[in-house]
Amino acid sequence: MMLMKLVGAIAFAGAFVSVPVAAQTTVKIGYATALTSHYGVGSAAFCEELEKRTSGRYKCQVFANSALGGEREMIEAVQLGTLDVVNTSTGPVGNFVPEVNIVDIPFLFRDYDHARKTMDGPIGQDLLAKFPAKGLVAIAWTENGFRHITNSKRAINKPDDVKGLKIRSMQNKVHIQAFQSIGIQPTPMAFPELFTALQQGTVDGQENPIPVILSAKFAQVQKHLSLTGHVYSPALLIVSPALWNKLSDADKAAFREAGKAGSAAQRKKVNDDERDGIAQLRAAGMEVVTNVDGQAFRTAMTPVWSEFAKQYGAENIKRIQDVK
Ligand code: EAX
Repeated sequence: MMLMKLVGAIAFAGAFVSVPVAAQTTVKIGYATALTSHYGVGSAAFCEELEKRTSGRYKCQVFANSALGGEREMIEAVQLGTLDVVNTSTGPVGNFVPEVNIVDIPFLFRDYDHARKTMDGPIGQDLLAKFPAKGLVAIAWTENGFRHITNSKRAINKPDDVKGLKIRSMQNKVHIQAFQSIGIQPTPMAFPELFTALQQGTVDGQENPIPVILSAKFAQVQKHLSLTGHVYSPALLIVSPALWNKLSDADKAAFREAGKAGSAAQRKKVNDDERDGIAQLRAAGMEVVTNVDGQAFRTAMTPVWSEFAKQYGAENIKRIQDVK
């Protein structure tokens, strides 16, 4: 009887023993948009999977809504080791890993299937391998989405309609070059400054995927949305070497698997927002142009494409285009 009580007591005690705090490592993760956004959903799935695969030894502390600064600042913090993980678009990444710029070329990807196959395939994996040399450990491609132009001035149907518009761009030299080539005045700016800049008219417009336009509530400060789909915006999970180099091989594998879970959840949220977002933005008062003359925008960007072929290699671009 005494033994049964002892066994019972140990079992009871066991049920409430979580991982001693001492053995638990807090993983600080940051991203630019809201908790409920695609980045929020992807990061939460990453954190949940990581905690599960490490039996609670790694637990996330989340910094959403650019709480730790814009994506460029967060990448610098990951390099320094003051931030453990960032879920970021490739927007500013080319400033750290120039080879990545190639995936930011407008009209390079046909659709989501083409883009996702490329990022998850040998080309995307080769690019991830370029990061350690720059003091960054990229573990998975998540997703931002195909970008569309919004503005407060006029409906955009064809390239002539963008001429002279002041459009905020990411801090990305490929985008800046491409926008200039069709007569846009690009204003590079960190994301946390964008809503106020639109509100105050510092810029006329901006370009982002539907999930960002929704989660950042740009309908409050922008009248016109044109579904240009002019560029696919990849994103990725980057870990600081300061944390990564302390991990066991098993824990590195857990981080990578958690990265895959985050990627899948983020892409699903992008699909959902793409499906439901236009109606929501219309309901929020935006005028949406769905039949933009995409071919005219492609043609208008032909000259800058030959520049990109020189800069990033026509064979590298063809290799991406050939992904089926
Ligand atoms: O990654 O800066 C941007 O426009 C990005 O799309 C945003 O930070 C989400």
